[in-house]
Amino acid sequence: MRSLKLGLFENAQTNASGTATWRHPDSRRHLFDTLGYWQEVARLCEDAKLDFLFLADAWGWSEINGVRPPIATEETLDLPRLDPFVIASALLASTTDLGLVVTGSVLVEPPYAFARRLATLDQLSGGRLGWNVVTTGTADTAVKAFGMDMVAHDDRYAMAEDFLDLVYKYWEGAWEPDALEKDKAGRFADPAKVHLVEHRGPYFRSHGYGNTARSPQGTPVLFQAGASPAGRRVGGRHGECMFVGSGSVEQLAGHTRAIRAEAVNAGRKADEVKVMSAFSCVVGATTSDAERRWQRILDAQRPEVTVASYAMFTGLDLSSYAPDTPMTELSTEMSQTQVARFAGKTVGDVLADWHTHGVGARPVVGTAEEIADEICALAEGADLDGFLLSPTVQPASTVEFVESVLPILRERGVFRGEYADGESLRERLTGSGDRALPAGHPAARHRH
Ligand code: FMN
Repeated sequence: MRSLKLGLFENAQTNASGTATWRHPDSRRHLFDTLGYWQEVARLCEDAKLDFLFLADAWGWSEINGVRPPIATEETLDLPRLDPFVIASALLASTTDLGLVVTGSVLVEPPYAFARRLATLDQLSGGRLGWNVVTTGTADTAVKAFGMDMVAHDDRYAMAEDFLDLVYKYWEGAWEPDALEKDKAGRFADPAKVHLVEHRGPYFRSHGYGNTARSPQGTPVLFQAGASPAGRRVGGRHGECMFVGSGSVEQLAGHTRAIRAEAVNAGRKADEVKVMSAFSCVVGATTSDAERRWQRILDAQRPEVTVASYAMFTGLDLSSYAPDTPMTELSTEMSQTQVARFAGKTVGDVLADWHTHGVGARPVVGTAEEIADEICALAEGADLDGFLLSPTVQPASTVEFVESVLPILRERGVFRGEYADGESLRERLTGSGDRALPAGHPAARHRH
């Protein structure tokens, strides 16, 4: 079995992924707005030698028929948050090896400023940065805050293509890797290696010089999680690590096949794209102990949060449909995956069980051995390269995983023990031995 990549899912707010477990006695996520919380999480990841800490993000909030429901505030479902870029910036100072993956929206960010911000983080972290490219999960409300009109689902992916093309030009083409000479007896930089960028795309325009020189990785490692046909096409062309939501071995195997097929369609190798599944678990001394612990987590939530939570991801008000309405009758311009994944179920089914998993899937509940078995079975059966650990109660779930499941994975030889010295995030994740993107990637054509 191949060696697994492991990252930790985090979100700079009190809850994550459509669940609201913040009341659980072991949850300290209400301290998300303190630097100490983030330093503790980063230390936990780095001591465990995890590949990266992933910071999810959204700009929007939950609305039902144009109104933000009070429960969204009472249970702090969506707001308030902190800025993941600023958290990453604080954490790169207290870590040395941990990869930092930030979520950045192609819908609302101005690409020229965005290119500089990411290059700065990649530069200061010594090549430890990844970017989760998102078209924005909460697009319907985010656009209002930015004074924009809503952009339809597939058009947002067309925007992603244009945005990527523009930022690649700055990251890969504006300053050649050896442009800076920093020679006090000679010159600081070679003008022949600094290039003017011109971009006139369907959505974005730019004419200028790179505000930052080339950073260690040039383009940060590209993460993506689009699961619709348009999302997978963009991921197959550009993504280096693709996240998939969790599910059965068969469901995950189908996602992995589809993603690798899109990479091949785009002229890349099937294994050039690493596929990582979200993975959630509840560990117990025995299976029944784990089940009791999971029940306590579920009891910590108010089930009424479901309608607001589902609306946050899809814009759909499930309470306005008859419970026996098949989910296949619903459609959205927001996350289409959160409708498509419930084909075969009714609105009533989703209302009954959304609070057990939110946008994720039900956690694997069992002993550390059982959880390690499941991880290995999923990885082998679904051709996965790794997992994005999605804690149910933070940081307690991560501590439990690191202390009880990780040693078993190490014993079985499926997760490495140490970081390699001076390795960039790209080298670590792709095993390519090169901190730059490979020559066949669409970004590479902008190099001089
Ligand atoms: N969307 C966001 O807007 N912000 C995020 O931080 C974010 N993180 C994700 C993490 C994982 C593990 C997964 C599976 C998805 C995430 N998404 C996030 C959603 C995806 O970017 C994408 O919008 C979603 O899977 C729906 O895809 P589709 O619009 O192609 O159907």
